Amino acid sequence: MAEILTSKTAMELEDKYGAHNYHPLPVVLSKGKGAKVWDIEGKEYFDFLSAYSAVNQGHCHPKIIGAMIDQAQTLTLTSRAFYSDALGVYEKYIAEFFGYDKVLPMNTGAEADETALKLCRRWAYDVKGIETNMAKIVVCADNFHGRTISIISMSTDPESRVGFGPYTPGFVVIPYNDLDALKDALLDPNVAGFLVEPIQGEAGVVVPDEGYLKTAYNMCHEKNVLFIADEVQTGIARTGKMLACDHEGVHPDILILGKALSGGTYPVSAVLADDEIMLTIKPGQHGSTFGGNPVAARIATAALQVIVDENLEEKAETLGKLFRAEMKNIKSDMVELVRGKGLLNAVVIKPKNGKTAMDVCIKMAENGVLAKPTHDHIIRFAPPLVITEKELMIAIGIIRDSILSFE
Ligand code: IF1
Repeated sequence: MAEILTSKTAMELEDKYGAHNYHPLPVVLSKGKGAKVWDIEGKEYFDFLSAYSAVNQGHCHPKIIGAMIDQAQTLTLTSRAFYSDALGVYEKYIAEFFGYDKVLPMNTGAEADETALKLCRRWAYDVKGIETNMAKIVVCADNFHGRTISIISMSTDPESRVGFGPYTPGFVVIPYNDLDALKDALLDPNVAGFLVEPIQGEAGVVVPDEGYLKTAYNMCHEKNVLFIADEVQTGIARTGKMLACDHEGVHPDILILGKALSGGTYPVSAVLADDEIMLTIKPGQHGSTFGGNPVAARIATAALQVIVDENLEEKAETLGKLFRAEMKNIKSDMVELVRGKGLLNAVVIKPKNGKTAMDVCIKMAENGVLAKPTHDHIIRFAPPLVITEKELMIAIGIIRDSILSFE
């Protein structure tokens, strides 16, 4: 008889047999539907992390799961040694959906960021004419683009970076939301690209000044430098527009997508660019076993269609405004600052009587809302975009009561 798993035994198994590369909240989830998840004992929670904005369409969305099951029962993986009847159809769909000549399909966000770095370098040598191995890519302090060696070589976060050297060269770090610093960096003729998150998620939902993205984009184009947007976390309607760049009418030269591109059902990422950039990578120079597999192709198509069919951009915009207004109304000096765009928001918590953001998160979990602090004092709130207004108001009440419980 298989042992009945409890939250306690499930956590013990992970602790004993799993790498300790995470420190999760003591919650063991076993079911998800829409904006809700349930733990092993059946306790219900509103999910206000959405797997870091991968579950925008809600947990186990029937249309996405349906596409997944249908393809999984037909053909799961061909490798790119052959064509498939799913990939080209998907490539046309997503390229036209976002307005680019082509897409390079990958699996994780980090792989997509790595792909963007490689495309930028190849474009630097083959098109811009920078001397081989001299290309530089400008990035922002407090960035988060993934966990691979080259990506953490760009990182300024000791947690991500320290102890994993030696580091990949060719990156120039400037402060985020600082156009003067970007102007100076662009004086170097070897700069080929500027890689930026339209909103810095992991840094604590740091929203740049209005116009920052557009001005940065224009500055890059004046210097024949590629503007590369990492929309892995901010994309797919999370900030109230299909892309966070859409708030400023910026069309990135290279667009990086992941997470909610699959609705959180499967690792699917993508890099989109026009031919001048995309065709600098020739057959055999890049790829991955699962990149562009038929299941991913069908899932991503369904996941994007759900965003359109259910008008999730506008929902995120409207409900996000409501959420921020309600958070600002909480009568507690623990609420130091509320910021965000659409349904990507954060509350900066001022410790009170020794209680911190983590204590608030633990109290919220007890009361039925799941969220996790980032950088100690910031709580990110990112529910699935399918949350109803009624559900949102219930969750806001729980968040409010949890914070006020420390008064
Ligand atoms: C973890 C953070 C968020 C991302 C952006 C690329 C990637 C991510 C803007 C890489 C991934 C995830 C990674 C996950 C937790 C989460 C995270 F806390 F790590 F930093 F969201 F803020 N670009 N972010 O946010 O995509 O390879 O993971 O598919 O590593 O713990 P990935």
